[in-house]
Amino acid sequence: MRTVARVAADTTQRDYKILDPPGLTALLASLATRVRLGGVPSDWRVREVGDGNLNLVFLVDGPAGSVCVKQALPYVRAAGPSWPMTLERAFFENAYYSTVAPHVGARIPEIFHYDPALYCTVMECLSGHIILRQGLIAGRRYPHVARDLGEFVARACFWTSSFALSCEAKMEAERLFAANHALTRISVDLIFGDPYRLSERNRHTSPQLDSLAAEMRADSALKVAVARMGMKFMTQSEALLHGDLHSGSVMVTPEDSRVIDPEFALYGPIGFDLGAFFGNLLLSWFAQPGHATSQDDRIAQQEWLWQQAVEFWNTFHVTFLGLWSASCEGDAYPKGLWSTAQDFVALQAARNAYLEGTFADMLGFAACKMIRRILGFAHVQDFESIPDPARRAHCETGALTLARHVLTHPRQFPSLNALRDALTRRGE
Ligand code: SR1
Ligand code: MG
Repeated sequence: MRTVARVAADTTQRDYKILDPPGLTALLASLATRVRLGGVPSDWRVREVGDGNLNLVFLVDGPAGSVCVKQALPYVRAAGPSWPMTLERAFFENAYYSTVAPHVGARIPEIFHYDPALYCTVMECLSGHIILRQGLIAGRRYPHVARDLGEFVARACFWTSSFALSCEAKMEAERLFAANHALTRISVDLIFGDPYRLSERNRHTSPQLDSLAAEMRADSALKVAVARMGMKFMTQSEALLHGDLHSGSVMVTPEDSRVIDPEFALYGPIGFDLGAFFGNLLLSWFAQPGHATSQDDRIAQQEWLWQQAVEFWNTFHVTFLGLWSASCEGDAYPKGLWSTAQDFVALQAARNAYLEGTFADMLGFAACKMIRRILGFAHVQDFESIPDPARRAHCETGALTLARHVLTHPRQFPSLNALRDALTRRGE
């Protein structure tokens, strides 16, 4: 595992300033990266294109090529300066990229430069790609994305877990990412807390969802189930996670998939990253009728989305098991313990049981993620772009009802087939 320089705590914020086009041009002109743009700075075109919840994102085009520059703001962009936020998320994003880069190949953008004073990263411009969520809303299909993401999560998680690392190396990595307090606090509050209590940050489609939201705030079994998932999130330190792996954190073309925005990186349960992606495929599934037209009822798109959820999990399962069988150099299930045929039968059973637990975690976290995107602070365009509130609320109700049932009756969902049956019933 590559060592990431521990610079976050050493960096003063004295030299930080929010970048504007002239400031960014001056920065790029001082970097070796400028050769990627070509020409002279006056030839460069700078556009701020960020539409996420937190940061500035610039695209810079020159005569020879383009770069993307992402800068952390000292507050939550979606809320404004009234919600201050530490800048260190840019450091953790870079630490995640450099930690997983040796294991995930071209699934992440190439990083050209990180500026620890300005908390900004200069990286490959994925100009032919679009955000997966936008493609799914438009009814497009991406034949590789489920497989690419299943492999990505398996490889990023396996190689940063105790299956691959010594206990010392894993503890060092945990220590580094354990300092990502501010963004972990956001997840703790916005995923596992706010949707189940009255909070000024919450919103939902009103009045259509008023009574369901109130019912869910009063559902003791649901709150206990969510609290159990929150406890797992905070304590089950299995692997380095992306931490926010929704369909807005994936950029695609029909041939390629890239994972971006790992600023929420932390050590946690593998099911959290799996559940983020899986849950966002389900959100897209529930939103499809809201985008139906007289030309396209979106039923085929829903079927395709379900197939992607299946392929995502199956690819993760096969890849993770393959890595575990081929290489177990870490301190978990240490390779020296297994020698007899009986040992190997027991070990295989243990591997299967471990992945059954991961599957259950994936469904539980997926359900938490679905609920927070409908009742909490940060919503998703899949639903937000349905203009008719009654139609939107109908789609959202299906998603909330399924997620609530998955959380409160986890034993009813031992397999994807069981989930498929429930999904079909809730989508009607
Ligand atoms: C205050 S940030 C809100 C949300 O945006 C990010 O995408 C994360 O999901 C976070 O919870
Ligand atoms: Mg993000």
